Amino acid sequence: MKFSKELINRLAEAKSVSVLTGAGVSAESGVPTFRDKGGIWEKFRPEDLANFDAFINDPDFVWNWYQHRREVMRDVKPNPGHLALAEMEEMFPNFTVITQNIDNLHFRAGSKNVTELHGNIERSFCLKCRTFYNEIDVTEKKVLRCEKCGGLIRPDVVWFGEMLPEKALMYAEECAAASDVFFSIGTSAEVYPAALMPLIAKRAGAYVVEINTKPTVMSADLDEVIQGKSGEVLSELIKLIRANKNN
Ligand code: BJW
Ligand code: ZN
Repeated sequence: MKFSKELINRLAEAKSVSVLTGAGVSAESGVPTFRDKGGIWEKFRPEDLANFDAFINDPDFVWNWYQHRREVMRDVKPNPGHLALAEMEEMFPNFTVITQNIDNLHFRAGSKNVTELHGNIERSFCLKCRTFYNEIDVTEKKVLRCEKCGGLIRPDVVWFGEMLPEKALMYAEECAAASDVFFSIGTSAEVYPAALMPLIAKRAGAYVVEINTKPTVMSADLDEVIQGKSGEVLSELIKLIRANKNN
């Protein structure tokens, strides 16, 4: 696999590296992506499921979709891409994973500095009194009701039209702007404001690299595009970083 000299030199000098990850990073673990063939959105339109009105109109239906995904996500393991990113955290003074994924796989791979822009499927909360629930029985087909107030319990994820968690978004923006090298990995870069992160990094002078199996709407605006599966590309990249650090 070929990495440019520019990327190798930039990484050798880099103090701050950030990555934006999307569903493609978990694809090799067996978590379906959203917008690829065979992805979740092929069967259901996103606006039919990942929004507040859909949940209020048919809570059991939307709840069941999340129950199915909870089951998938619970049983999968981090792949070499997640593991390489966890190792990279040890190799740069500042290293941040900014993720759109809700599957917890970065934490399970050992990454510590992870900021979750779209929430986490392992958390749920009561719409009425905001009590959090972390242990959900994945076999429960009817939407759960709060033990304290009877309110509807929803997953702690960000739906279309909802604000992203303010602190996570601010931190992500700061990290993007402070990056020497920024990677956009396994994301179609179609959903905002997450898709702004590579652009913020670029505007602030970072070297911005995309790793994806296909070109995206953003490819042309970035410094380097590496086509391939993130697990494979990142495994090669970490070998190179290791070798350079040992020299
Ligand atoms: C591989 C691979 C391998 C495969 N290796 N690669 C018009 C313009 C701009 C913005 C808007 C607009 N109209 C509305 C908006 C705002 C809207 C938005 O962005 N819409 C766009 C679709 C146009 N955004 C929002 O509403 C956000 N909130 C917001 O803006 O608040 C302010 C506001 C409030 C009120 C009104 C207006 C503004 C919230 C967005 C929340 C997104 N939520 C979801 C669901 C999360 C919970 C859940 O999982 O159920 O987040 S949607 C879904 O998309 C999920 C993902 O995190 C997100 C991004 O998807 P991702 O990760 O990029 O996946 P894919 O499938 O798209 O791409 C996978 C990629 O991997 C592909 O490129 C493959 O090629 C690649 N790949 N295998 C490497 N092995
Ligand atoms: Zn409650």
